[in-house]
Amino acid sequence: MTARATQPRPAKPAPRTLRSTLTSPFGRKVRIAIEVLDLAGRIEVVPADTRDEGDSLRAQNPLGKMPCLLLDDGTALYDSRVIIEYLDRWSGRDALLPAPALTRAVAQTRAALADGIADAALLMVYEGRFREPAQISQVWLAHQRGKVERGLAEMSANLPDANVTDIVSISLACALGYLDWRKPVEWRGRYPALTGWLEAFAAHEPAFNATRMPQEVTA
Ligand SMILES: N[C@@H](CCC(=O)N[C@@H](CS)C(=O)NCC(=O)O)C(=O)O
Repeated sequence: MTARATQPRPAKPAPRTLRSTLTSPFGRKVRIAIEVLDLAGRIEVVPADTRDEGDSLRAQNPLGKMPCLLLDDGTALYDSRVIIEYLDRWSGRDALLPAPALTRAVAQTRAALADGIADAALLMVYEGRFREPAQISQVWLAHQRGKVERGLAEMSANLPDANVTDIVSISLACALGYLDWRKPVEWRGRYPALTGWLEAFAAHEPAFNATRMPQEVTA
């Protein structure tokens, strides 16, 4: 045994606080992971206001984006994919991402596609929120809609297993949940395979329904 191997391992900083509203699709991904990994009692969800200059979120994540996970040693982790990977490892479960390098990278790529659908949908919503009606660009909206639709078509053609909760199914379910909530694109009629998939995933994974977006708050 080498001297290196006998040295004590540093304690792993524990996750303490999740900065996110209950309406963020990316925050919802992390909240589902927290449930699945049995970490709910350990992590407090503290809402953030991304438009408030005085919100400490901007000191925690200079991008001013949520979710942001705060560890007990002061470390701030973002974005949602980084947070979920950390929680998966920290919990000792290693349940949400496969271990082999290529399988893991492919799963992360599928998750990135699902997140990209949510990103584009969010930008469509922000177009209406941040611009005066006369400034809204139909060209920009169509550009983002194309990303959503190509992403949905690809996911529809290669559905993840609805009976498995992992980084891909969590990310896809949260993207579809956001589309259902904000409706920047009508998807249910056009992608029936995805409609069936979401129904099956919601039946398989109770944390999906448990983290539904409250109707009254804004994302
Ligand atoms: N890639 C990021 C996306 C996070 C994101 O866009 N969050 C939105 C809320 S759903 C946000 O904080 N928006 C505020 C802003 O862009 O200023 C992740 O996966 O966490």
